[in-house]
Amino acid sequence: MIHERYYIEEKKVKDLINRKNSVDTGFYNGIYERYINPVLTREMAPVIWRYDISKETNPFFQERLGINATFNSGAIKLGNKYCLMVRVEGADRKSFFAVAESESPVDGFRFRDYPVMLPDTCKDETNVYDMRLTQHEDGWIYGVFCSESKDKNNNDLSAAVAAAGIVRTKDLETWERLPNLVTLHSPQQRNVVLHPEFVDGKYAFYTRPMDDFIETGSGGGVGFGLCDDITHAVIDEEKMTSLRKYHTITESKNGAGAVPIKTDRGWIHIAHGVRNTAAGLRYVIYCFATDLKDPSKVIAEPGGFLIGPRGWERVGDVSNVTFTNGAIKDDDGKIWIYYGASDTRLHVAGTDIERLTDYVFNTPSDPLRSADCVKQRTELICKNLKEIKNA
Ligand code: M1P
Repeated sequence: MIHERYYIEEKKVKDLINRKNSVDTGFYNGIYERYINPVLTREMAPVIWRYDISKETNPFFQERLGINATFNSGAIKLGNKYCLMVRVEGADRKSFFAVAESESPVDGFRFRDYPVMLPDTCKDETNVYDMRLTQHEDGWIYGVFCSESKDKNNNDLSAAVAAAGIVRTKDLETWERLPNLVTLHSPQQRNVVLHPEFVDGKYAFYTRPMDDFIETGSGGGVGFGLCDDITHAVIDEEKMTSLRKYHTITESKNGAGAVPIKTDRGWIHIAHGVRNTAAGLRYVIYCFATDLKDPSKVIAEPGGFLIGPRGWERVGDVSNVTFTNGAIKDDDGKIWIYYGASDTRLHVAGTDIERLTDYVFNTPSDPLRSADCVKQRTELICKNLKEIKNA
């Protein structure tokens, strides 16, 4: 017999899913719109994932398997459905993947009944998260994610090793697991993204070389490497693309985010940058563009961040974090950027290809020194004052 409380909890979830989202009219920058509600929160996780709904076996209707967070999501549009590959974190700290889908890009996301059951081929793997979904020109949808294991060569209980796991599917239901990516010159990898097209007839990955699980160390930024065979993906040379730079939003680390978006002028990348502060690390989302023929070559990089944590986005399990690993470009040119806030919930920002291209190619780059930043701003003010005078 179903516990009567089930119906109350089920209605709460349904009401959240059916809640309409709207643009936050208090925010304006001409580049994108923010939406008021998150598209997913832990409260939207299905009741049947969390409770044993039987009155006989759960008379107090206690939550048996809690959900702590629903955040950083890969994203893809299949038919008329916006599909999110959500990082769901249980109360036990382990993350797993689950698909939530909607016919709207900004609300109505409902989780499928079952989480994704990846083939369990890596027995040492403890945690998986942050899958990027690439619709590749070879016909497969690839999922590249962080596969984390305990570092057996280090006595520190927290020492871990991050690698890039690879799976592929045609329908987000049935998954084939391929061997993890091997990068011959980088001990660890996180934030790896598969480029959607072949480059020189090879599979191309954006990488993030790291010396350590947390610190990128000598890893200078977002890398780029080619491999012949994705079923045994090995990258020898990693060229650098967007670099970490002193006293910028990427000083501590950066990483590729959404699968790059192809435009007439170049590939637009929506990535993340991290800097350290007295209050801890601050994660923001930034953009850069690479050459259409040579996607490792940066051709534009606006200064500063595109999306930084604001208001309640700043608060969560890992506060002061905005992070993206998924964006969808619609046929009409609209772009939906899904971003995790403070490792707790998932938000969306909306823009379009024209505005994003204008932002990426016409926003001045970071001059790297205060004196030059003042010059840059003074030129803008001077130009504007002339406009006002001549109006
Ligand atoms: O906790 C903030 C983010 O930390 C990691 O990103 P990075 O590898 O750049 O430090 C990721 O684990 C990400 O999931 C998380 O949001």
